[in-house]
Amino acid sequence: MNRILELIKDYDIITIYRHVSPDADALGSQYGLKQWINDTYPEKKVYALGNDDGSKVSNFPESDIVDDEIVKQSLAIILDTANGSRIDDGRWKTAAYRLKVDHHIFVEKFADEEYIEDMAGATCEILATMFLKEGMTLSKTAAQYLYSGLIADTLRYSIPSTTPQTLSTGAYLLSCGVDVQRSNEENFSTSLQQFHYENFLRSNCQVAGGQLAYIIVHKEDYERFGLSFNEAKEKVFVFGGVYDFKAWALFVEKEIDEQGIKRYNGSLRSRNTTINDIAMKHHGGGHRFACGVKNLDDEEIQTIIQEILDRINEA
Ligand SMILES: [Mn+2]
Repeated sequence: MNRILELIKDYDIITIYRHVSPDADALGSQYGLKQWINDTYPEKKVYALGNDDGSKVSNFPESDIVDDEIVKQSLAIILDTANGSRIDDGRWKTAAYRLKVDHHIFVEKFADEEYIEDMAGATCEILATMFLKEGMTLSKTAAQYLYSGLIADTLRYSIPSTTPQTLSTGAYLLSCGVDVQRSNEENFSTSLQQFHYENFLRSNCQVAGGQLAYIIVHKEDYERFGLSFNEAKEKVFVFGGVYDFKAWALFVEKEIDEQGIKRYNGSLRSRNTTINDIAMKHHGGGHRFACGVKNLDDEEIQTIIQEILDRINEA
């Protein structure tokens, strides 16, 4: 039997964890696995933990509340998280045994056993492929959660992490009864306020050198649309898919620091120019073409814009 399934079989209490600022893969894998355990072993106690419910993904249940004593007796399964410090709910450390299942590039070992498949498109893909290979049929609810993370992390099967396996696994989930339209709407539909905010970003963006689209968004700009900082910063995708843009960036004011200086976080994207080394110089990092920067003042934003522009022009 698969080792993940073996461990689940061995424990009567299981606590499942995700990363902070959870996305649909973190939540989908967590609730998909919880549902599968409930369906398969109704006598086991299973808890999905996390204090941060994620502002943009609302189609998931609320986290469970559980005593410290219960956590200590449990098998902790940590999903979709590469670093120990990003696990939401620090009590995973106190669990009887710890298992990590993840698809990010390895950063550090924090669990007793780790199952990492860094070529998988999503943590949901790893779990669903495991169920597929075991010849299991999933309940519609479990399949729906897993499908959600699959299309979220592969951007609807459109990025290079999409493989024949991804599509086979997607087909398998559909055979278990997934409502494709509902999943798509829950993942990619937006509120009227967000729609207006997205239009504001498009209408007010600057295009440096005809190739780098960017905007600096102030607190009053996003509060006007009733959005939080976390919601406002998730929108860099609105500049994607434009032939003329080689790179694009969204800088959002987070706070005014003790010296009265505005501080911003930023999301940087490029079509095929390496920019993560630029992000690393400015309190950030991430993937080659998709990365983030933090705690910037206005001057540092201008430096970053110039560095990306220079990089585009070098190529
Ligand atoms: Mn993921």
